[in-house]
Amino acid sequence: MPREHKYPFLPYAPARYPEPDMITKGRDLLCLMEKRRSVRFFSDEPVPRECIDLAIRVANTAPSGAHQQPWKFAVIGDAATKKQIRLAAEVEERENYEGGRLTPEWREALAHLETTSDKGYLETAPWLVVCFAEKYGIRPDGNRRKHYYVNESVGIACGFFISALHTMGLVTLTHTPNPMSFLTEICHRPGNERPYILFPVGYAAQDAEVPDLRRKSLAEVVVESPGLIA
Ligand code: IYR
Repeated sequence: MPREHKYPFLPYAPARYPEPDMITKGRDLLCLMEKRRSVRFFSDEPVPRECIDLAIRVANTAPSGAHQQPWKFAVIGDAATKKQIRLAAEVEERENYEGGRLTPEWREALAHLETTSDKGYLETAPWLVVCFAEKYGIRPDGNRRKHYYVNESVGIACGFFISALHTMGLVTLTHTPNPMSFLTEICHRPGNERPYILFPVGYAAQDAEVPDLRRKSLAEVVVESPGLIA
């Protein structure tokens, strides 16, 4: 029985694979994603702009509330703007680290990452990409259009973006200098957009290091339904 629609719909037949191939594909992706790390040591080697555009195009395929795609990606590659962003981020981070804005509990949670208020990577990385979340849209007549599930939507898009970069052999850091309203001014973004994540993007430095972290096991993150009852 064909369904009746008020709006246009299309048939959709996503690829299906034999079970062994499903497992192989899942394992291959897991193997790739297990090697992803957040990086704070970047090479200044140039990265083709096309890689950035491809990662943003991947992000733009993310599901979003009511398909409103409430995101914007500001791409910064010039030294002067990167410096401006670094200096502004460091002003805020000095307040956090040296000015006592980080609570003792927060400080303790971060200790093993050895982060400081020095954000040199914001100048070293060839690209900075700032994801902005559109709190609401603007209708052609200038009125506001409510957006739904903005945080969920933009978070998923950023996850896609990070995965795309990793797939291309690039690294990034999910950087959220706090507060980051300075990015609105520096990137000349309108008031309906809120800075969401600042991503330095590039190749890892040859001598890059990352904290020796372990990820939770499957058993630690999965709850089976009988477990909910017990
Ligand atoms: N925004 C600060 C502090 C910081 C917060 C978290 I949560 C981290 O995972 C890492 C750092 C900074 O970027 O230094």
